[in-house]
Amino acid sequence: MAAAAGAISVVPIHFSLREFSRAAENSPIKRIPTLCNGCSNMCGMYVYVKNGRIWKTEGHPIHMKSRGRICARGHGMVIDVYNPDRVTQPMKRIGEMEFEPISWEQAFKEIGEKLNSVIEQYGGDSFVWMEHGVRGKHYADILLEFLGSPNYITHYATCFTSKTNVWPKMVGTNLYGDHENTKYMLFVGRNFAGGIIPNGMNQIVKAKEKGAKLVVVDPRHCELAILADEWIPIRPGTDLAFFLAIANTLITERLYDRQFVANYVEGFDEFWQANKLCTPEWAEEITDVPADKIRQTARDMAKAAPRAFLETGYHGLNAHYINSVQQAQMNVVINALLGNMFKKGGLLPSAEITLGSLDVEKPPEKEKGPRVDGAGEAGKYATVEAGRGIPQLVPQLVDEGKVKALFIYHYNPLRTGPDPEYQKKMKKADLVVSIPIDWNETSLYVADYILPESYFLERTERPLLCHGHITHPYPQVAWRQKVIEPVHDTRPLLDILKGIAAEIGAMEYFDFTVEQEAAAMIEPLGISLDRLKDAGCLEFPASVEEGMPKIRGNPALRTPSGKVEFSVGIYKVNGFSGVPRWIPPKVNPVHEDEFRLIHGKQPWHSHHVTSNNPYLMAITEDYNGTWIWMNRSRAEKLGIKNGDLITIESEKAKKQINVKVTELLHPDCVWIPSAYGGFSKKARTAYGVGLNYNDFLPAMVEPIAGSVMGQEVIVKVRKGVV
Ligand SMILES: Nc1nc2c(c(=O)[nH]1)N[C@H]1C(S)=C(S)[C@@H](COP(=O)(O)OP(=O)(O)OC[C@H]3O[C@@H](n4cnc5c(=O)[nH]c(N)nc54)[C@H](O)[C@@H]3O)O[C@H]1N2
Ligand SMILES: Nc1nc2c(c(=O)[nH]1)N[C@H]1C(S)=C(S)[C@@H](COP(=O)(O)OP(=O)(O)OC[C@H]3O[C@@H](n4cnc5c(=O)[nH]c(N)nc54)[C@H](O)[C@@H]3O)O[C@H]1N2
Ligand code: SF4
Ligand SMILES: [Mo]
Repeated sequence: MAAAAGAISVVPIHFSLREFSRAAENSPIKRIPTLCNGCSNMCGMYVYVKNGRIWKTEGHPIHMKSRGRICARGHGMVIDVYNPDRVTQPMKRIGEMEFEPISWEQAFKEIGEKLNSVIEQYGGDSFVWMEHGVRGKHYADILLEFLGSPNYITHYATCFTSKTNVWPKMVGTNLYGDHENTKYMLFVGRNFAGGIIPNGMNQIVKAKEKGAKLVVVDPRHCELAILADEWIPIRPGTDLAFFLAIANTLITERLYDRQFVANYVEGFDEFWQANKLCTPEWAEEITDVPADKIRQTARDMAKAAPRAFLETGYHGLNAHYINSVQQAQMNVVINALLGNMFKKGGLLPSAEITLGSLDVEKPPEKEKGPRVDGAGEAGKYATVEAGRGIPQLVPQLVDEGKVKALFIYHYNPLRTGPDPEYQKKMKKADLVVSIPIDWNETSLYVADYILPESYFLERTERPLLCHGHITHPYPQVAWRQKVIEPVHDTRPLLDILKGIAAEIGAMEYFDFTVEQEAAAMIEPLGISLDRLKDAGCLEFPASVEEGMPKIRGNPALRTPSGKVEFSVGIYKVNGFSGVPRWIPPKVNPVHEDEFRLIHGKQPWHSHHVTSNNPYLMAITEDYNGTWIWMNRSRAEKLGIKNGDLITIESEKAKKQINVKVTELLHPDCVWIPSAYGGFSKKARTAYGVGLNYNDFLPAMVEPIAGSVMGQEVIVKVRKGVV
């Protein structure tokens, strides 16, 4: 439907439909390699173009994340370039929900003037750049430096900040499961088949075909559990106790790799002294997992070690609880006890390669004040990574008058951050600029100006080094290239920033093109830009080997002791210990009608951004995809049947949704898919469909890594509309 409507604009109006279809049939097809933007995997893809329009897409055969396959979202999302709900040109707010289209020139001029006046009046520190992360940072850094602001903030507090805080401190690097060569995989709160990595699933299937065992620990029978040898439905929020008891078994039964611990672990005794009493029987009470099952799991893993690992995790546990940092620490401890680090079939680092960079004029360094969110600042949130920041504090900081100008790029905190009503406080800033692709909630409710970026198929970006989340010994470089000309009056980020820079006197620092950057980046690799352009993704000789890395010839890690550190000194603040110790969840269900609200990805949706895609939402309709899951025994007690409408309520919201009654969920919780609850009237397909867990969640800050603690919320459930 959308395809036909768009097609008419590229052929003369007097064409009949039959003439058009004949012309389309005869026109040549071009195949262009690029990168999907459906989620942070940024899989390599080929896009086919016919008559100047997107024809179809498929996975890039080389790219390590896709290896020939892309997921439903990748297929569905290419068509959003023709979605009628895109922002088609710059917009200026003229009323509560009203905008008027303006020219780019007018937008740049007015934004430049306001920005200048805010900086003059309140200083550089009052400016904040918020974004999803990675793609805009390089350019945002130039603007921040020019304005004298330290305030670069990402979405990561809602995703994985516990893991990324812990691993560099304890291991000096990130490591990833070598799925293909392993004998035993323990997945806890990580669902490769729902929070998808296409090639990750290939690797798991290959491992299983070779006889590897897969155990999934998840309160819900997630999609990955379908492939698992065992599903362990743990009580949500108690994984830390499960991990402590696994470690306890490995140590008391002398099953751990004593040589690895003696050579490469620091702080073992401190850990053991603190956790001696965390037996499987102790953990059974807390986790609802039988002590024998915990013992057996530890023994099976030890037997397969070092070709065994605890998957290093992602969103599922790392942003959800008051004890998320300690559970991330335990992930390191268990893998170290298995002695699997830097070993085949265990954990390996990602392949690396050194890219060049374009030599451009940099703004003179300005003295900057402390970060407005306190991340990385002594006394406030000293242990939070400053490079990630604490986005959920921004609305409060605006309210307090500490943030006056705010740029929000590729980010929709009103939908993906806690408590949308609280997020709306951002509107009070003197200048709010949103740079999205569509009419997302943040743009509609809080932006003064909306500057639409071209869709990912309409722009060329800096090349990327591919790595992370799955091991692949060969480093790769991949390039997002423009596939079609922009359908609307939109621009890529670099051009948007050039327009603003020209108004504030910073043009000389943006005086380059993406192609110049690309050429400089690949220069050390000895390949031409044309070769990368043709291939889209290139692979280089292997850079990952087994064995501990070496520093000055000796095996050592990039940590203070050169070893895996079981105790993190800088965590010893505010009553925390350096080694992980049991901390119960912040809130717990008590009464018969109370449940922990938990959530997760659905395979055919990305966060929320795909919920305005008619094709992907058709899948939702076919499968009752918006329904909340509830355990059958609890439902029966409340008189609730499959398909009933129920009311769920927290201190923040009270809303209704239909229920899926199932045995495949732990009784303590209800599980809600995370893609729904759109409230932007201008995103018409998503509007009003399903519920968003963030509506029920108060804004909180986990004190060590700064996460939002996305599942520290209890809801009351009642049958019907109450
Ligand atoms: N389809 C799809 N794929 C995606 C994305 C997407 O939006 N959609 N986003 C990408 C991104 S940014 C991310 S971060 C990853 C996320 O990938 P994952 O972290 O795998 O995804 P989640 O669904 O958030 O969480 C995984 C599982 O944790 C379970 N879980 C919830 N609470 C608990 C608990 O207390 N204990 C245990 N053991 N398990 C629990 C959930 O039931 C869920 O099945 O996916 C990436 N891929
Ligand atoms: N309700 C809900 N909240 C969540 C999650 C969830 O699944 N559901 N997941 C959590 C996780 S794991 C993560 S990683 C975060 C993600 O949080 P976000 O980064 O906010 O989510 P996204 O859906 O990736 O994209 C946000 C916005 O970016 C814009 N956008 C998309 N593509 C482009 C582009 O190419 N250019 C520009 N300029 N803008 C673009 C869209 O307008 C979209 O509204 O959310 C977290 N919070
Ligand atoms: S996993 Fe799917 S949505 Fe994410 S980048 Fe790959 S193809 Fe796109
Ligand atoms: Mo994420």
